[in-house]
Amino acid sequence: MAYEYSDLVVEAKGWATEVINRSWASEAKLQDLLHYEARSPETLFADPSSRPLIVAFLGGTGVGKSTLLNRLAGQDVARTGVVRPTSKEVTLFHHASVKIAHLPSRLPIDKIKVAEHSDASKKHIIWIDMPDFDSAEQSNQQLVLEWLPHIDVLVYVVSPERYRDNKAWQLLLAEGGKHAWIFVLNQSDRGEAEQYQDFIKQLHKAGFNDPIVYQSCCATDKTATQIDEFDDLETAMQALATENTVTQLELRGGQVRKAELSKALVSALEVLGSPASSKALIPFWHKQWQSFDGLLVDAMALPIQQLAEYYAVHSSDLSAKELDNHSSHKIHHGLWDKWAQSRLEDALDALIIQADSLGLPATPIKQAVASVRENAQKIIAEKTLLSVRKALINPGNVIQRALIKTAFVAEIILPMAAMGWVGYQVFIEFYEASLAEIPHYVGVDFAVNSSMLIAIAWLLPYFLKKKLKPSIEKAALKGLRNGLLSALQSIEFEVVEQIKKNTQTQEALQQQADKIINACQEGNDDLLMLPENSPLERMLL
Ligand SMILES: Nc1nc2c(ncn2[C@@H]2O[C@H](COP(=O)(O)OP(=O)(O)O)[C@@H](O)[C@H]2O)c(=O)[nH]1
Ligand SMILES: [Mg+2]
Repeated sequence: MAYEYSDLVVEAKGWATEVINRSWASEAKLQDLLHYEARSPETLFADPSSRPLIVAFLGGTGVGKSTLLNRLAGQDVARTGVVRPTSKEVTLFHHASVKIAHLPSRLPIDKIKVAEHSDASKKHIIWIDMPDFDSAEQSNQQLVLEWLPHIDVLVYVVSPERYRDNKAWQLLLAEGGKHAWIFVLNQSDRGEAEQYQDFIKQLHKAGFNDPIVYQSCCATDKTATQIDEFDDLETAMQALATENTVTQLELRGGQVRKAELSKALVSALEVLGSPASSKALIPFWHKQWQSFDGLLVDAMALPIQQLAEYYAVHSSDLSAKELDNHSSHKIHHGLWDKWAQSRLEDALDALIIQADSLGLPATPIKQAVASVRENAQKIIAEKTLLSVRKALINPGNVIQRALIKTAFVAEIILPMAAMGWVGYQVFIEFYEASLAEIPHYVGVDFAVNSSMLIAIAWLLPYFLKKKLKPSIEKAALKGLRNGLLSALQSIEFEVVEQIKKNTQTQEALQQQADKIINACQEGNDDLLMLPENSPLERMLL
Protein backbone atom coordinates (compact mmCIF):
# COMPACT_ATOMS: atom_id res chain seq x y z
CA MET A 1 0.00 0.00 0.00
CA ALA A 2 1.35 3.41 -0.90
CA TYR A 3 1.34 5.90 1.95
CA GLU A 4 -0.11 9.38 1.66
CA TYR A 5 2.62 11.98 1.49
CA SER A 6 0.96 14.24 4.04
CA ASP A 7 0.66 11.34 6.53
CA LEU A 8 4.33 10.56 6.09
CA VAL A 9 5.22 14.18 6.79
CA VAL A 10 3.15 14.03 9.98
CA GLU A 11 5.01 10.88 11.02
CA ALA A 12 8.37 12.42 10.21
CA LYS A 13 7.53 15.47 12.31
CA GLY A 14 6.37 13.22 15.15
CA TRP A 15 9.66 11.37 14.96
CA ALA A 16 11.65 14.63 15.04
CA THR A 17 9.65 15.79 18.06
CA GLU A 18 10.35 12.56 19.89
CA VAL A 19 14.07 12.77 19.13
CA ILE A 20 14.09 16.30 20.53
CA ASN A 21 12.01 15.38 23.58
CA ARG A 22 14.38 12.57 24.38
CA SER A 23 17.28 15.01 24.08
CA TRP A 24 18.92 13.19 21.19
CA ALA A 25 19.00 16.41 19.17
CA SER A 26 18.35 20.08 19.63
CA GLU A 27 15.36 21.75 18.03
CA ALA A 28 17.72 23.76 15.85
CA LYS A 29 19.23 20.62 14.39
CA LEU A 30 15.91 19.19 13.26
CA GLN A 31 14.42 22.50 12.25
CA ASP A 32 13.97 21.47 8.61
CA LEU A 33 12.08 18.33 9.49
CA LEU A 34 9.94 20.03 12.13
CA HIS A 35 8.69 22.55 9.59
CA TYR A 36 8.58 20.17 6.68
CA GLU A 37 6.21 21.09 3.89
CA ALA A 38 3.19 18.80 3.97
CA ARG A 39 1.09 20.71 1.45
CA SER A 40 0.48 19.78 -2.16
CA PRO A 41 -1.93 21.05 -4.86
CA GLU A 42 -4.65 18.59 -3.87
CA THR A 43 -4.69 19.77 -0.25
CA LEU A 44 -6.42 22.97 -1.42
CA PHE A 45 -9.62 21.12 -2.22
CA ALA A 46 -12.28 19.40 -0.20
CA ASP A 47 -12.68 16.80 -2.95
CA PRO A 48 -9.27 16.34 -4.60
CA SER A 49 -10.57 13.67 -6.99
CA SER A 50 -12.22 16.19 -9.31
CA ARG A 51 -10.10 19.25 -9.02
CA PRO A 52 -8.87 21.71 -11.65
CA LEU A 53 -5.27 22.01 -12.80
CA ILE A 54 -3.45 24.81 -10.98
CA VAL A 55 -1.27 26.91 -13.25
CA ALA A 56 0.74 29.89 -12.02
CA PHE A 57 2.78 32.61 -13.68
CA LEU A 58 6.14 33.01 -12.04
CA GLY A 59 9.04 35.30 -12.82
CA GLY A 60 10.84 38.57 -12.21
CA THR A 61 9.40 42.05 -11.95
CA GLY A 62 7.93 43.60 -15.07
CA VAL A 63 8.33 40.59 -17.36
CA GLY A 64 4.60 40.64 -18.08
CA LYS A 65 2.99 38.00 -15.84
CA SER A 66 0.03 40.16 -14.92
CA THR A 67 -0.40 41.27 -18.49
CA LEU A 68 -0.52 37.63 -19.60
CA LEU A 69 -3.20 36.78 -17.02
CA ASN A 70 -5.26 39.78 -18.06
CA ARG A 71 -4.97 38.65 -21.65
CA LEU A 72 -6.24 35.22 -20.70
CA ALA A 73 -9.11 36.72 -18.75
CA GLY A 74 -9.93 39.15 -21.49
CA GLN A 75 -10.15 41.87 -18.86
CA ASP A 76 -7.96 43.57 -16.28
CA VAL A 77 -8.10 41.22 -13.34
CA ALA A 78 -4.51 41.69 -12.23
CA ARG A 79 -2.75 44.95 -11.66
CA THR A 80 -0.03 45.67 -14.18
CA GLY A 81 2.50 48.39 -13.88
CA VAL A 82 5.33 50.32 -15.41
CA VAL A 83 6.59 51.49 -12.06
CA ARG A 84 8.29 48.95 -9.82
CA PRO A 85 7.47 47.23 -7.54
CA THR A 86 4.15 46.19 -8.96
CA SER A 87 1.92 43.35 -7.79
CA LYS A 88 2.00 42.64 -4.09
CA GLU A 89 -0.84 40.17 -4.15
CA VAL A 90 -1.73 36.83 -5.65
CA THR A 91 -4.50 36.96 -8.23
CA LEU A 92 -6.62 33.87 -8.78
CA PHE A 93 -8.65 33.56 -11.94
CA HIS A 94 -11.04 30.63 -12.09
CA HIS A 95 -14.53 29.42 -12.93
CA ALA A 96 -17.27 30.47 -10.51
CA SER A 97 -18.01 26.81 -9.70
CA VAL A 98 -14.50 26.16 -8.35
CA LYS A 99 -14.38 26.19 -4.58
CA ILE A 100 -11.09 26.34 -2.76
CA ALA A 101 -11.71 24.74 0.60
CA HIS A 102 -8.40 25.18 2.32
CA LEU A 103 -6.54 28.36 1.59
CA PRO A 104 -2.90 28.24 2.65
CA SER A 105 -3.03 28.84 6.37
CA ARG A 106 -0.20 31.32 6.56
CA LEU A 107 -1.57 33.55 3.84
CA PRO A 108 -3.26 36.80 4.71
CA ILE A 109 -6.59 36.98 2.92
CA ASP A 110 -5.97 40.58 1.87
CA LYS A 111 -3.07 39.31 -0.24
CA ILE A 112 -5.39 37.25 -2.40
CA LYS A 113 -7.46 38.67 -5.17
CA VAL A 114 -10.02 36.42 -6.79
CA ALA A 115 -11.53 36.98 -10.21
CA GLU A 116 -14.21 34.55 -11.32
CA HIS A 117 -15.49 33.79 -14.81
CA SER A 118 -18.34 31.72 -16.17
CA ASP A 119 -16.73 30.30 -19.32
CA ALA A 120 -17.37 26.55 -18.98
CA SER A 121 -14.62 25.70 -21.48
CA LYS A 122 -12.03 27.16 -19.09
CA LYS A 123 -13.48 25.40 -16.07
CA HIS A 124 -10.60 23.00 -15.54
CA ILE A 125 -7.83 25.46 -14.83
CA ILE A 126 -7.15 27.83 -11.98
CA TRP A 127 -4.82 30.53 -13.22
CA ILE A 128 -2.69 32.32 -10.67
CA ASP A 129 -0.64 35.47 -11.07
CA MET A 130 2.19 35.48 -8.57
CA PRO A 131 3.89 38.54 -7.13
CA ASP A 132 7.37 39.33 -8.41
CA PHE A 133 9.74 36.86 -6.94
CA ASP A 134 12.82 39.02 -7.35
CA SER A 135 11.18 42.11 -5.87
CA ALA A 136 12.89 43.97 -3.04
CA GLU A 137 9.88 43.19 -0.87
CA GLN A 138 10.65 40.20 1.34
CA SER A 139 6.92 39.63 1.82
CA ASN A 140 6.49 39.05 -1.93
CA GLN A 141 9.00 36.25 -1.91
CA GLN A 142 7.36 34.78 1.15
CA LEU A 143 4.00 34.87 -0.59
CA VAL A 144 5.38 33.01 -3.60
CA LEU A 145 7.03 30.37 -1.40
CA GLU A 146 3.78 29.85 0.51
CA TRP A 147 1.86 29.24 -2.68
CA LEU A 148 4.41 27.09 -4.47
CA PRO A 149 3.46 23.74 -2.89
CA HIS A 150 -0.05 24.16 -4.29
CA ILE A 151 0.96 24.67 -7.91
CA ASP A 152 0.83 21.93 -10.57
CA VAL A 153 2.25 23.80 -13.54
CA LEU A 154 4.57 26.78 -13.25
CA VAL A 155 4.62 29.08 -16.23
CA TYR A 156 8.03 30.65 -15.92
CA VAL A 157 7.85 34.03 -17.65
CA VAL A 158 10.99 35.89 -18.73
CA SER A 159 11.69 38.93 -20.85
CA PRO A 160 14.52 39.22 -23.36
CA GLU A 161 16.57 41.41 -21.06
CA ARG A 162 15.81 39.48 -17.87
CA TYR A 163 15.83 35.81 -18.79
CA ARG A 164 19.07 35.18 -16.89
CA ASP A 165 17.51 36.52 -13.72
CA ASN A 166 19.28 34.87 -10.85
CA LYS A 167 16.74 34.64 -8.01
CA ALA A 168 13.98 33.09 -10.06
CA TRP A 169 16.48 30.79 -11.69
CA GLN A 170 17.67 29.47 -8.33
CA LEU A 171 14.09 28.82 -7.37
CA LEU A 172 13.63 26.85 -10.56
CA LEU A 173 16.61 24.68 -9.75
CA ALA A 174 15.46 24.11 -6.17
CA GLU A 175 11.81 23.43 -6.93
CA GLY A 176 12.35 21.85 -10.32
CA GLY A 177 11.32 18.27 -9.60
CA LYS A 178 8.12 19.10 -7.74
CA HIS A 179 6.28 20.84 -10.56
CA ALA A 180 5.69 20.78 -14.26
CA TRP A 181 7.24 23.70 -16.12
CA ILE A 182 6.31 25.74 -19.16
CA PHE A 183 8.41 28.69 -20.31
CA VAL A 184 7.29 31.94 -21.85
CA LEU A 185 9.67 34.44 -23.37
CA ASN A 186 7.43 37.50 -23.28
CA GLN A 187 8.04 40.91 -24.84
CA SER A 188 9.26 39.23 -28.01
CA ASP A 189 8.88 42.63 -29.66
CA ARG A 190 11.91 43.75 -27.69
CA GLY A 191 14.04 40.65 -28.21
CA GLU A 192 16.44 39.06 -30.65
CA ALA A 193 16.41 35.51 -31.97
CA GLU A 194 19.77 34.82 -30.21
CA GLN A 195 18.22 35.54 -26.83
CA TYR A 196 15.56 32.92 -27.46
CA GLN A 197 18.25 30.40 -28.43
CA ASP A 198 20.35 31.29 -25.41
CA PHE A 199 17.35 30.91 -23.12
CA ILE A 200 16.74 27.40 -24.44
CA LYS A 201 20.41 26.60 -23.90
CA GLN A 202 20.10 27.70 -20.28
CA LEU A 203 17.09 25.43 -19.85
CA HIS A 204 19.03 22.50 -21.23
CA LYS A 205 21.69 23.20 -18.66
CA ALA A 206 19.05 23.22 -15.94
CA GLY A 207 18.03 19.71 -16.99
CA PHE A 208 15.15 20.18 -19.44
CA ASN A 209 15.91 18.08 -22.53
CA ASP A 210 13.19 19.46 -24.71
CA PRO A 211 11.55 22.35 -22.85
CA ILE A 212 8.25 23.80 -24.00
CA VAL A 213 9.00 27.48 -24.67
CA TYR A 214 6.51 29.96 -26.07
CA GLN A 215 7.31 33.44 -27.29
CA SER A 216 4.69 36.05 -26.76
CA CYS A 217 4.10 39.72 -27.36
CA CYS A 218 1.54 41.59 -25.34
CA ALA A 219 2.44 45.05 -26.59
CA THR A 220 -0.61 47.04 -27.54
CA ASP A 221 1.12 48.38 -30.61
CA LYS A 222 2.47 45.04 -31.88
CA THR A 223 2.81 44.41 -35.60
CA ALA A 224 1.90 41.28 -37.50
CA THR A 225 5.56 40.34 -37.96
CA GLN A 226 6.14 39.92 -34.24
CA ILE A 227 6.09 36.38 -32.89
CA ASP A 228 3.15 35.79 -30.58
CA GLU A 229 2.37 32.23 -29.53
CA PHE A 230 -0.01 33.24 -26.77
CA ASP A 231 -2.94 31.32 -28.27
CA ASP A 232 -0.78 28.20 -28.53
CA LEU A 233 0.04 28.53 -24.86
CA GLU A 234 -3.60 28.77 -23.94
CA THR A 235 -4.59 25.84 -26.15
CA ALA A 236 -1.78 23.71 -24.80
CA MET A 237 -2.83 24.41 -21.23
CA GLN A 238 -6.46 23.62 -22.01
CA ALA A 239 -5.36 20.32 -23.51
CA LEU A 240 -3.36 19.52 -20.42
CA ALA A 241 -6.18 20.25 -18.01
CA THR A 242 -7.59 16.75 -17.95
CA GLU A 243 -8.27 14.47 -15.03
CA ASN A 244 -5.59 12.14 -16.35
CA THR A 245 -2.89 14.83 -16.32
CA VAL A 246 -3.90 15.97 -12.88
CA THR A 247 -3.65 12.39 -11.61
CA GLN A 248 -0.30 11.87 -13.27
CA LEU A 249 1.06 15.11 -11.88
CA GLU A 250 -0.16 14.21 -8.43
CA LEU A 251 1.42 10.78 -8.61
CA ARG A 252 4.67 12.15 -9.88
CA GLY A 253 4.65 15.04 -7.39
CA GLY A 254 3.95 12.60 -4.58
CA GLN A 255 6.87 10.42 -5.60
CA VAL A 256 9.25 13.35 -5.78
CA ARG A 257 8.09 14.73 -2.46
CA LYS A 258 8.38 11.36 -0.75
CA ALA A 259 11.87 10.86 -2.16
CA GLU A 260 12.87 14.26 -0.78
CA LEU A 261 11.31 13.49 2.58
CA SER A 262 13.21 10.23 2.79
CA LYS A 263 16.44 12.09 1.97
CA ALA A 264 15.68 14.61 4.69
CA LEU A 265 15.09 11.78 7.16
CA VAL A 266 18.29 9.99 6.19
CA SER A 267 20.29 13.12 6.85
CA ALA A 268 18.37 13.82 10.08
CA LEU A 269 19.23 10.31 11.26
CA GLU A 270 22.87 11.33 11.48
CA VAL A 271 22.13 13.26 14.67
CA LEU A 272 21.62 9.95 16.49
CA GLY A 273 25.09 8.56 15.76
CA SER A 274 25.59 4.84 15.26
CA PRO A 275 24.49 2.16 17.77
CA ALA A 276 27.85 0.45 17.19
CA SER A 277 29.55 3.53 18.64
CA SER A 278 27.15 3.45 21.58
CA LYS A 279 28.06 -0.16 22.27
CA ALA A 280 31.75 0.69 22.03
CA LEU A 281 31.28 2.84 25.14
CA ILE A 282 30.95 -0.27 27.32
CA PRO A 283 34.53 -1.59 26.90
CA PHE A 284 35.75 1.99 27.17
CA TRP A 285 33.95 2.40 30.47
CA HIS A 286 35.30 -0.89 31.87
CA LYS A 287 38.82 0.24 31.04
CA GLN A 288 38.21 3.65 32.50
CA TRP A 289 36.81 2.06 35.63
CA GLN A 290 39.75 -0.27 36.20
CA SER A 291 42.13 2.55 36.97
CA PHE A 292 39.51 4.47 38.93
CA ASP A 293 38.54 1.43 41.00
CA GLY A 294 42.12 0.63 42.01
CA LEU A 295 42.87 4.22 42.89
CA LEU A 296 39.79 4.51 45.03
CA VAL A 297 40.32 1.28 46.98
CA ASP A 298 43.85 2.40 47.84
CA ALA A 299 42.75 5.86 48.83
CA MET A 300 39.94 4.59 51.01
CA ALA A 301 42.06 2.13 52.98
CA LEU A 302 42.74 4.71 55.70
CA PRO A 303 39.17 6.01 56.23
CA ILE A 304 37.96 2.41 56.32
CA GLN A 305 40.56 1.52 58.94
CA GLN A 306 39.49 4.51 61.01
CA LEU A 307 35.86 3.59 60.74
CA ALA A 308 36.59 0.01 61.82
CA GLU A 309 38.42 1.35 64.90
CA TYR A 310 35.43 3.50 65.64
CA TYR A 311 33.20 0.43 65.54
CA ALA A 312 35.54 -1.47 67.87
CA VAL A 313 35.41 1.32 70.45
CA HIS A 314 31.70 2.13 70.21
CA SER A 315 29.95 -1.14 69.40
CA SER A 316 29.37 -2.08 73.04
CA ASP A 317 28.00 1.25 74.24
CA LEU A 318 25.59 1.92 71.35
CA SER A 319 22.28 0.22 70.77
CA ALA A 320 21.79 -1.33 67.34
CA LYS A 321 19.56 1.50 66.17
CA GLU A 322 21.86 4.21 67.35
CA LEU A 323 24.74 2.38 65.78
CA ASP A 324 22.96 2.41 62.43
CA ASN A 325 22.16 6.09 62.40
CA HIS A 326 25.40 7.15 63.81
CA SER A 327 27.54 5.02 61.59
CA SER A 328 25.61 5.73 58.43
CA HIS A 329 26.17 9.39 59.11
CA LYS A 330 29.80 8.74 59.77
CA ILE A 331 30.23 6.62 56.63
CA HIS A 332 28.67 9.28 54.45
CA HIS A 333 31.25 11.78 55.41
CA GLY A 334 34.14 9.55 56.15
CA LEU A 335 34.22 7.20 53.21
CA TRP A 336 32.91 9.02 50.13
CA ASP A 337 34.50 12.41 50.35
CA LYS A 338 34.76 15.22 47.81
CA TRP A 339 37.91 13.74 46.43
CA ALA A 340 36.26 10.41 45.66
CA GLN A 341 33.25 12.13 44.12
CA SER A 342 35.40 14.26 41.86
CA ARG A 343 37.37 11.19 40.71
CA LEU A 344 34.08 9.53 39.79
CA GLU A 345 32.97 12.67 37.95
CA ASP A 346 36.25 12.65 36.03
CA ALA A 347 35.62 9.07 34.94
CA LEU A 348 32.04 9.87 33.88
CA ASP A 349 33.16 13.02 32.06
CA ALA A 350 35.72 10.98 30.15
CA LEU A 351 32.88 8.69 29.09
CA ILE A 352 30.83 11.62 27.81
CA ILE A 353 33.80 13.06 25.93
CA GLN A 354 34.39 9.65 24.37
CA ALA A 355 30.72 9.51 23.29
CA ASP A 356 31.12 12.90 21.67
CA SER A 357 34.27 11.89 19.86
CA LEU A 358 32.46 8.79 18.55
CA GLY A 359 29.89 11.07 16.95
CA LEU A 360 27.18 10.39 19.53
CA PRO A 361 25.08 13.19 20.99
CA ALA A 362 26.44 13.89 24.48
CA THR A 363 23.21 14.89 26.22
CA PRO A 364 21.48 11.48 26.39
CA ILE A 365 24.50 9.74 27.93
CA LYS A 366 25.04 12.70 30.23
CA GLN A 367 21.46 12.45 31.46
CA ALA A 368 21.68 8.67 31.72
CA VAL A 369 24.65 8.75 34.10
CA ALA A 370 23.41 11.75 36.07
CA SER A 371 21.73 9.49 38.63
CA VAL A 372 25.00 7.60 39.15
CA ARG A 373 26.76 10.89 39.80
CA GLU A 374 24.14 11.89 42.36
CA ASN A 375 23.75 8.55 44.09
CA ALA A 376 27.32 7.34 44.35
CA GLN A 377 27.70 8.54 47.93
CA LYS A 378 24.41 6.95 48.95
CA ILE A 379 25.28 3.64 47.31
CA ILE A 380 28.67 3.50 49.03
CA ALA A 381 27.12 4.41 52.39
CA GLU A 382 24.26 1.93 52.19
CA LYS A 383 26.32 -0.99 50.95
CA THR A 384 29.12 -0.54 53.47
CA LEU A 385 26.61 -0.13 56.28
CA LEU A 386 24.73 -3.27 55.37
CA SER A 387 27.90 -5.24 55.02
CA VAL A 388 29.39 -4.05 58.33
CA ARG A 389 26.16 -4.87 60.15
CA LYS A 390 26.22 -8.40 58.81
CA ALA A 391 29.85 -8.77 59.76
CA LEU A 392 29.26 -7.55 63.32
CA ILE A 393 26.25 -9.77 63.96
CA ASN A 394 28.30 -12.88 63.21
CA PRO A 395 31.95 -12.04 63.62
CA GLY A 396 34.67 -14.58 62.72
CA ASN A 397 34.41 -17.65 60.57
CA VAL A 398 32.51 -20.91 61.16
CA ILE A 399 35.37 -22.81 62.84
CA GLN A 400 36.05 -19.87 65.08
CA ARG A 401 32.44 -19.71 66.10
CA ALA A 402 32.24 -23.50 66.74
CA LEU A 403 35.34 -23.42 68.94
CA ILE A 404 33.98 -20.52 70.94
CA LYS A 405 30.76 -22.40 71.58
CA THR A 406 32.72 -25.44 72.74
CA ALA A 407 34.85 -23.28 75.01
CA PHE A 408 31.74 -21.67 76.39
CA VAL A 409 30.28 -25.08 77.33
CA ALA A 410 33.63 -26.30 78.55
CA GLU A 411 33.95 -23.31 80.85
CA ILE A 412 30.94 -24.62 82.79
CA ILE A 413 31.35 -28.36 82.42
CA LEU A 414 35.08 -28.73 83.05
CA PRO A 415 35.21 -26.96 86.46
CA MET A 416 32.04 -28.80 87.51
CA ALA A 417 33.53 -32.13 86.45
CA ALA A 418 36.74 -31.27 88.31
CA MET A 419 34.80 -30.30 91.44
CA GLY A 420 32.72 -33.46 91.18
CA TRP A 421 35.86 -35.56 90.94
CA VAL A 422 37.48 -33.77 93.92
CA GLY A 423 34.30 -34.17 95.91
CA TYR A 424 34.18 -37.85 95.06
CA GLN A 425 37.83 -38.29 96.16
CA VAL A 426 37.11 -36.49 99.43
CA PHE A 427 34.06 -38.65 100.05
CA ILE A 428 35.98 -41.90 99.29
CA GLU A 429 38.82 -40.82 101.53
CA PHE A 430 36.32 -39.95 104.28
CA TYR A 431 34.53 -43.26 103.90
CA GLU A 432 37.80 -45.26 103.98
CA ALA A 433 38.93 -43.28 107.00
CA SER A 434 35.76 -44.14 108.88
CA LEU A 435 36.48 -47.84 108.38
CA ALA A 436 40.12 -47.56 109.44
CA GLU A 437 41.21 -47.81 113.05
CA ILE A 438 43.08 -44.59 112.99
CA PRO A 439 41.03 -41.95 111.19
CA HIS A 440 42.93 -39.80 108.77
CA TYR A 441 42.03 -36.96 106.37
CA VAL A 442 43.11 -35.93 102.91
CA GLY A 443 46.49 -34.36 102.99
CA VAL A 444 47.63 -30.88 102.19
CA ASP A 445 48.99 -32.20 98.85
CA PHE A 446 45.57 -33.33 97.81
CA ALA A 447 44.03 -30.03 98.78
CA VAL A 448 46.56 -28.09 96.74
CA ASN A 449 46.37 -30.39 93.73
CA SER A 450 42.61 -30.50 93.58
CA SER A 451 42.37 -26.73 93.91
CA MET A 452 44.78 -26.43 91.01
CA LEU A 453 42.79 -28.94 89.00
CA ILE A 454 39.59 -26.97 89.48
CA ALA A 455 41.35 -23.72 88.64
CA ILE A 456 42.85 -25.19 85.46
CA ALA A 457 39.52 -26.74 84.42
CA TRP A 458 37.99 -23.31 84.68
CA LEU A 459 40.84 -21.18 83.38
CA LEU A 460 41.61 -23.28 80.30
CA PRO A 461 38.25 -22.78 78.53
CA TYR A 462 38.15 -19.21 79.84
CA PHE A 463 41.38 -18.26 78.11
CA LEU A 464 40.49 -20.30 75.07
CA LYS A 465 37.25 -18.34 74.77
CA LYS A 466 39.09 -15.06 75.23
CA LYS A 467 41.68 -15.93 72.65
CA LEU A 468 39.20 -17.22 70.09
CA LYS A 469 36.85 -14.30 70.33
CA PRO A 470 37.27 -12.46 67.00
CA SER A 471 38.10 -8.83 67.23
CA ILE A 472 35.26 -6.40 66.48
CA GLU A 473 37.69 -4.21 64.65
CA LYS A 474 38.78 -6.97 62.33
CA ALA A 475 35.20 -7.97 61.61
CA ALA A 476 34.19 -4.37 60.94
CA LEU A 477 37.16 -3.86 58.68
CA LYS A 478 36.30 -6.94 56.67
CA GLY A 479 32.65 -5.88 56.41
CA LEU A 480 33.56 -2.38 55.31
CA ARG A 481 35.96 -3.64 52.69
CA ASN A 482 33.44 -6.09 51.25
CA GLY A 483 30.78 -3.40 51.27
CA LEU A 484 33.03 -0.95 49.47
CA LEU A 485 33.95 -3.47 46.78
CA SER A 486 30.36 -4.43 46.17
CA ALA A 487 29.28 -0.77 46.09
CA LEU A 488 31.94 0.09 43.55
CA GLN A 489 30.93 -2.91 41.48
CA SER A 490 27.31 -1.82 41.49
CA ILE A 491 28.27 1.71 40.39
CA GLU A 492 30.28 0.27 37.50
CA PHE A 493 27.39 -2.01 36.59
CA GLU A 494 24.85 0.78 36.77
CA VAL A 495 26.78 2.84 34.23
CA VAL A 496 26.94 -0.16 31.88
CA GLU A 497 23.19 -0.60 32.28
CA GLN A 498 22.62 3.04 31.42
CA ILE A 499 24.78 2.76 28.30
CA LYS A 500 22.79 -0.29 27.23
CA LYS A 501 19.48 1.47 27.82
CA ASN A 502 20.72 4.44 25.84
CA THR A 503 21.69 2.21 22.93
CA GLN A 504 18.24 0.64 22.99
CA THR A 505 16.58 4.04 22.76
CA GLN A 506 18.90 4.98 19.92
CA GLU A 507 18.08 1.80 18.04
CA ALA A 508 14.37 2.26 18.58
CA LEU A 509 14.50 5.82 17.23
CA GLN A 510 16.51 4.64 14.27
CA GLN A 511 14.04 1.88 13.48
CA GLN A 512 11.18 4.32 13.71
CA ALA A 513 12.85 6.58 11.13
CA ASP A 514 13.74 3.61 8.93
CA LYS A 515 10.09 2.65 8.88
CA ILE A 516 9.10 6.08 7.56
CA ILE A 517 11.97 6.03 5.05
CA ASN A 518 10.84 2.64 3.76
CA ALA A 519 7.28 3.86 3.50
CA CYS A 520 8.54 6.84 1.48
CA GLN A 521 10.32 4.53 -0.92
CA GLU A 522 7.47 2.06 -1.23
CA GLY A 523 6.03 2.12 -4.73
CA ASN A 524 8.67 4.64 -5.82
CA ASP A 525 10.92 2.08 -7.48
CA ASP A 526 9.11 2.43 -10.75
CA LEU A 527 8.92 6.19 -11.17
CA LEU A 528 5.95 7.10 -13.27
CA MET A 529 6.96 6.58 -16.90
CA LEU A 530 5.52 9.03 -19.38
CA PRO A 531 5.51 8.56 -23.14
CA GLU A 532 8.61 10.15 -24.64
CA ASN A 533 8.09 13.60 -26.10
CA SER A 534 4.62 13.85 -24.61
CA PRO A 535 3.94 17.41 -23.42
CA LEU A 536 3.96 16.30 -19.80
CA GLU A 537 7.28 14.50 -20.19
CA ARG A 538 8.81 17.64 -21.70
CA MET A 539 7.55 19.72 -18.79
CA LEU A 540 9.10 17.60 -16.05
CA LEU A 541 12.64 17.56 -14.78
N1 LIG B 1 6.74 45.93 -25.02
C1 LIG B 1 6.06 45.06 -24.30
N2 LIG B 1 5.64 45.43 -23.07
C2 LIG B 1 4.96 44.54 -22.34
C3 LIG B 1 4.70 43.23 -22.82
N3 LIG B 1 4.03 42.56 -21.85
C4 LIG B 1 3.88 43.43 -20.83
N4 LIG B 1 4.41 44.61 -21.11
C5 LIG B 1 4.49 45.78 -20.21
O1 LIG B 1 5.45 45.52 -19.18
C6 LIG B 1 5.04 46.19 -18.01
C7 LIG B 1 5.01 45.24 -16.85
O2 LIG B 1 4.05 44.24 -17.05
P1 LIG B 1 3.37 43.42 -15.88
O3 LIG B 1 2.39 42.51 -16.44
O4 LIG B 1 2.93 44.35 -14.80
O5 LIG B 1 4.61 42.63 -15.35
P2 LIG B 1 4.70 41.68 -14.09
O6 LIG B 1 5.47 42.44 -13.06
O7 LIG B 1 5.48 40.49 -14.56
O8 LIG B 1 3.35 41.34 -13.66
C8 LIG B 1 3.67 46.75 -18.25
O9 LIG B 1 3.78 48.13 -18.51
C9 LIG B 1 3.20 46.05 -19.50
O10 LIG B 1 2.34 46.86 -20.31
C10 LIG B 1 5.16 42.89 -24.12
O11 LIG B 1 4.99 41.78 -24.64
N5 LIG B 1 5.84 43.84 -24.81
MG1 LIG C 1 2.50 41.55 -11.84
